Amino acid sequence: MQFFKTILSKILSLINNTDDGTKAINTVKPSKDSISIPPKEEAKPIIEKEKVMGYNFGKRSRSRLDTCHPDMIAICEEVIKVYDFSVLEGLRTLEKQQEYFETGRSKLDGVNKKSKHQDDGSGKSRAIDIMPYKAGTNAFSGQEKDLRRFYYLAGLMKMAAAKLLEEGKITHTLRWGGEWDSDDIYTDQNFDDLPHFELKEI
Ligand SMILES: [Ca+2]
Ligand SMILES: [Zn+2]
Repeated sequence: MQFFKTILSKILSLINNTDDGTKAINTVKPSKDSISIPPKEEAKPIIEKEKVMGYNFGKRSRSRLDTCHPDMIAICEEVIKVYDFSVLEGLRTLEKQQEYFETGRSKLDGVNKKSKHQDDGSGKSRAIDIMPYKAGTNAFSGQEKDLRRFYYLAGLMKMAAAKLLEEGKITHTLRWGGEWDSDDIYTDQNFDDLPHFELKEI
C-alpha cells in the first residue's frame, strides 16, 4: 500500500508540479485546474519589421505644410507618425491657380471659382496635395496597384481628422479628392484628385 501511495504521490507531484507529493495526494484532487500548464510562450510582437512610428517631413514638405491652416497641419502631423508621405503643395498663388486652369489641371479659374489652395483670408491654404512616399517607388506609376497607396493614406487622413475633431483639437472635417462627397462610393465622380485634401466647415 505504501508503495502505491509513494508512486501515486510522485505522479501527482509531477502533475501538480509541487515539491511535496505527499501534500498533493492529501489535499489536491487532480482536476483540469490543478494540472500545471506550462506558461504560454511570450507572444511575439506582430509588427517586428514594419516601422511603426517616427517618420518626419522633409524640409520642402515641412515648408509647404506650414503654408496650410493649423487644422490641416495637425492632421498631417498625426499621420506622418505612422505613414510616410510628401507634401506636394499647400498655398497657391492666383497666378499658379490660373496656370493650372489654363493647362486643364484644375477646373477652377482662381477668380470666379477659387481653389481651396488659395489664400483663405488668413494667408493660409485650406487644401493640401500629398503623396505616399517610399524610396524607389512611385504611387503615380500608372499601375492601379500603386494607386492603392493613395487610398490607404486617405483612410489614415480621415481617421486622424475624426480623432482630432473628437478631441476638440480641430474644428473641421476632411474632404478628399478621391471621394469628394464622402458617401463611400468611388464610381460616382469623374474627376479623381487623389493627392488632394481640403478642410470642410462643419
Ligand atoms: Ca462618392
Ligand atoms: Zn489640391
